[in-house]
Amino acid sequence: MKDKKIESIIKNETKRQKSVINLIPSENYVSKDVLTALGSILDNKYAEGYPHARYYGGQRYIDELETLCQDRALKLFKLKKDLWHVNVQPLSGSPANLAVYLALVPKGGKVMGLPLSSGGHLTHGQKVSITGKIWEQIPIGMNTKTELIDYKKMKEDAIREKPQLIIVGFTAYPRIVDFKKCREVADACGAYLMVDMSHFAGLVAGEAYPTPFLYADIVTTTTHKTLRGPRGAMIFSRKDKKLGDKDISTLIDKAIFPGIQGGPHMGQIAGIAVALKEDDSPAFKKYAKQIIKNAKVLTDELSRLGWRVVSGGTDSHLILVDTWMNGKGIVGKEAEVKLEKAGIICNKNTIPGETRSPFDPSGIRIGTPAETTRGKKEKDMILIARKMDKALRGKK
Ligand code: DSN
Repeated sequence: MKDKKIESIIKNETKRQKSVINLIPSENYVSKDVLTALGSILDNKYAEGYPHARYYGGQRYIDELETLCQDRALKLFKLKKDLWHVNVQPLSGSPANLAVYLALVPKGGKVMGLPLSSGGHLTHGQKVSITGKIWEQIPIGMNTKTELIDYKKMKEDAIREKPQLIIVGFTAYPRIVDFKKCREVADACGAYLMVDMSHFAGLVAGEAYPTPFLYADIVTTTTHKTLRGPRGAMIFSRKDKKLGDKDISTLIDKAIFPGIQGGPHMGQIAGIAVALKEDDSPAFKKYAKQIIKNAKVLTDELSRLGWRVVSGGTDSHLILVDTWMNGKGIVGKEAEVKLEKAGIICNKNTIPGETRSPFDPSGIRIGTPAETTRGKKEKDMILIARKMDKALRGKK
């Protein structure tokens, strides 16, 4: 590289990434092929529009690429082409979710979602996000004892508040979401059911977590977490669902382009296509199952060492640890710093029923996708838990 400054930053970050234990559940390590596609000459091309309906010439190979990416996405999740449409252009998860709301919920309408403090994402209607400014969030209730979604309360609240759309999914909820129950809630109040599977899409692809496609009208996902692709997102929508006399798929496509985005990033779409093919393999299924095995062992060992795990465990790739334990332990911020000093990267996080501030919360969020990509198994998780315990307690 001629630009030595940037080259050196990349080298340093490469060294950092290699030298730490990465427990951030939303990060992963992509293959060389994904990076090759991402950093290719495809980035030179403008392609506003969709395959065979573009605003610029020279789209022969670009159309082939985008169509192939769509086909691979549908195949990976075993979706029939006549029933499901997929848009692979969202630049990331937040614009993907925003586009769905813009397409389906009138300004000032109601969206039911999991609050941040219960593990929801900013774009599930939090006040600080544009999604909470344009639309009103009706919070999905949690049972404070079990620290699980309270589906009975969710249904009562939905029937009373009548949200137009219900979004389920999480950034910090370690358990299985009961999509069937969520469908019942959506039917009871006449809402669309949208699942944001960003965190667990790779687990769904690997048949290690229930599929939301049996029940959802719309499914969004980022492509860079458990799916192990480049940064990006996809929106799946059912072709038979309507808003008035319009197909929701068409409305969502229009909300992405020209609604909120311009030209798609074609290198990114090529990288997604490469990852989707990699994910469609027995090796990836094994990987997805190992992620969960590792998370369970990590949870068990941390609990054994005296740390309180939110909801008592995990069914997924992520774990919430209540490091504060009502004053008996240390706050999440301090835990994050102490762990980083020991070479373990995670993030501080709120816990359900949080009594502290989101800037200085009670816990940390950890997860196993990145370390599982690096080949770590159950025995390594025990060692990681012990290393964490020592660092958190300030032992050498
Ligand atoms: N930042 C992502 C996460 O860590 O869950 C969500 O956008």
